[in-house]
Amino acid sequence: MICKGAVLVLSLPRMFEVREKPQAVERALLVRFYFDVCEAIEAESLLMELGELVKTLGIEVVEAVLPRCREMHKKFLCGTGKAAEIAELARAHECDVIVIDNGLAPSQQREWEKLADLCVIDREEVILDIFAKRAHTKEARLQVELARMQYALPRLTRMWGHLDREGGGAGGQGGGTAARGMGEKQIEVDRRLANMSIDRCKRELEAVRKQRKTQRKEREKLETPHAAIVGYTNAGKSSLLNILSGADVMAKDMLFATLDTTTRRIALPDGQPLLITDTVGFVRDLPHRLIEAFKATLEEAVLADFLIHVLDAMTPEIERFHATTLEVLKELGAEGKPVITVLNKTDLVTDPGVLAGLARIFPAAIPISSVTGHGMDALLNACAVVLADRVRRKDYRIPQQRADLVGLLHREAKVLSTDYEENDILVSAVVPAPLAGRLEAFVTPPS
Ligand SMILES: Nc1nc2c(ncn2[C@@H]2O[C@H](COP(=O)(O)OP(=O)(O)OP(=O)(O)O)[C@@H](O)[C@H]2O)c(=O)[nH]1
Ligand SMILES: [Mg+2]
Repeated sequence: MICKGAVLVLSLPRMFEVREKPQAVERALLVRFYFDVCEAIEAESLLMELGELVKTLGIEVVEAVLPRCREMHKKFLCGTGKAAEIAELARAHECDVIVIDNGLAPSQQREWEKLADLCVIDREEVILDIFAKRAHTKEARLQVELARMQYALPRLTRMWGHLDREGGGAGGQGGGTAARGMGEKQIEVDRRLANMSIDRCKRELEAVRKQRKTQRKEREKLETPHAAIVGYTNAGKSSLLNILSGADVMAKDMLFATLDTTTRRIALPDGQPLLITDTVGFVRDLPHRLIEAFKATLEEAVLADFLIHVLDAMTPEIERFHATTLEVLKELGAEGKPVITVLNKTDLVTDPGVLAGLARIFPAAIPISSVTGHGMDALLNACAVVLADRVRRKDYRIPQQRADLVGLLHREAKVLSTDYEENDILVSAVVPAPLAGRLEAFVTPPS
């Protein structure tokens, strides 16, 4: 985790590495400022979520405070008096870090650290750290690295401020001209290094993405329909993919368990194959930088034929989470796609009134459980219905003795051409998806 002392001694390349968990558990004070009474409930829920995010990093939450400010101040976000109180509280609790849920500008972060003499971070930095710890594939690592470097670039002064301050002694006051020069020089060097690393990262990502594009083209050639599972983090997306396909994607009660996409092939009840992709979960205030960085991964959702939106039936904030997912999808340009909404974790709902209430809010949603398997048939049927309208161009090689299938194609599809070979009939046709599923065995592989 980001600990002031640790960051200060790191040279630039190391700064972006995933830091090892410290020996002693770090202690955090969490803060969320809100400015209007009507924001209070949302602010409280965001603060609780921040607590979960911080715990995900193995940091102990000592206290969480929710101060209301009359107006937004430039220096600390809140007024100077309130900031001083918070800093004092953090010191009294012997905290290592203050986590402020509201986004902090680089200058505000510096002011806070000067005031509290502690590491002060915001929600974005917490999420970036979680992503950094979870990224396993090359693409995910590069994406996180890029986002972290872009986040750190305007904050480099924060890292080397100690060189400027050292001359002035304890408390960070004063500082001689020589010492200030050292800090500034170091920042210049770092800035150049960081910009070089950002360029390198972008180049490497481009190469990885080219490969992904080629794989996608291969998939498109096969013309198998494709669904993406989307939703708020921890809703049960990976669990759903696992139960549908027998995949073994890590499904854990933690935020952002999944950062890499996994695609599996399943068969719908009508025999038609379907590719299903598990995706990164969303969260409120997901840093825009991360959405940008993960666009390639999240593109799976944009390019899918339809989406399966997983909602956790147990969360009291289901409507907010639903709205957040729709917002992120819109930002990605995936709105307007057919969506099947599922209410997951219904095995945990003991009060039938709750389900009835949810059914009123989400009338088209299918209740499921990715643990017991309840509702999977209904979900698969719904997938088949979504695909039923779709038509695809297919090329078949049908043995002469199955001429009945050619008749079927003439009746139920639009036949474009028919060629007779010694033993086979070659047919090109535009075929509705369910029929395509039945004739899959006769498709000629793409040349
Ligand atoms: N009881 C119950 N638990 C579930 C169900 N679906 C998922 N879970 C649990 O919920 C937690 C989160 O599940 P995941 O499948 O990892 O959720 P996810 O949406 O992939 O989460 P991220 O990858 O973090 O975005 C895990 O502990 C699962 O075991 C369900 O239907 N019933
Ligand atoms: Mg997952």
